[in-house]
Amino acid sequence: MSFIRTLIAHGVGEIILDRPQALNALDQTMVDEMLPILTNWADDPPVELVLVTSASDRAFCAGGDIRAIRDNAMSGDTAAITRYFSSEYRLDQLIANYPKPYVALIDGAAMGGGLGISVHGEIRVVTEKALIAMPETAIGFFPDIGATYFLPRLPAGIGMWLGLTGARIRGADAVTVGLATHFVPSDRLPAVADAIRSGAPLGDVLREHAEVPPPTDIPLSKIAAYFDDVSVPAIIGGLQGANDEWAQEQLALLAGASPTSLAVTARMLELGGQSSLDQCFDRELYAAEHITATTDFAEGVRAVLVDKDRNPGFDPASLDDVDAALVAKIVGE
Ligand code: QUE
Repeated sequence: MSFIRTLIAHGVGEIILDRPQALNALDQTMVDEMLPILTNWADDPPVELVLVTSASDRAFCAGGDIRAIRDNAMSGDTAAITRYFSSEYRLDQLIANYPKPYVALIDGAAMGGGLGISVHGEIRVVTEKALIAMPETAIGFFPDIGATYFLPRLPAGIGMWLGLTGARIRGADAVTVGLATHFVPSDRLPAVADAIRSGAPLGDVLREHAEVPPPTDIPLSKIAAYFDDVSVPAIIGGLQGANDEWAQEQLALLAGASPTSLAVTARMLELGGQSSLDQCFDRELYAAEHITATTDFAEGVRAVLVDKDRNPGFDPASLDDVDAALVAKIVGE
């Protein structure tokens, strides 16, 4: 049973993500299939363009196979964890350096690992149904898949805001902040897909169908005011000092996150802002191996994905009690 389907026609190599019961979450077998397919297509003249689509009408890709990683962490199978993240990040790096146009059509959830197989590509088309997020701090993990490279390069504070709070943004807002490149209304996305599949020039297809995204309702100036910082205590202090409903909502999101994950995320984004993409992936692999060994990771995945009680007992429960030595160890300092 494979969760990846492929087609080649009219110069287009298409990968269809088809694991709808798990919102196309990327498991080891999907990564293991996508890597050689994309590697071969890079040098295969009949493929002039790669198109990645989803067979699910709810999700492009909800993330990685976090449940399996938790099982491996709890049984001590660190080799399986290293294998998973190193192959997933290799796939993301291949996409980042892809020698041909790589086009992702995002008409539903694209989170975590789902952004890894889309954001690094040249063209990311989103609709009003796209829901974009890096929600890892809620599960005791951190924004990986190259996010420590691309988040710090978004407009002021946006990357730290997305990475710390796990805020979900809509397709139009993803274009506004630069995570997506083109906005197409959902009811026209099938026409876009069919035009690309028929070999029509990509530029013509996008010119015909892409629209200026509807105006954003994310508060860019507040995000710049509160989140353009690398210190979680300073960010929280600023939000607490604001007499503002939006600031209270952000504090509630941060209160649901693992305090250790918040500290790790802030430091990883700070370091990533000064690092190459390759350096970011190397650092992320090291951090992924270490953070998955923490009790917060097992507990966060339990609360969000296994028992779904959404009531994790993170330890420590307060940012004040985060172990700086543990953060440094996870980050590799
Ligand atoms: C953080 C994550 C993930 C998440 C939730 C988080 C993630 C992931 C999934 C997910 C969602 C639905 C599924 C599934 C997985 O949720 O990576 O199999 O059906 O894959 O807060 O990083």
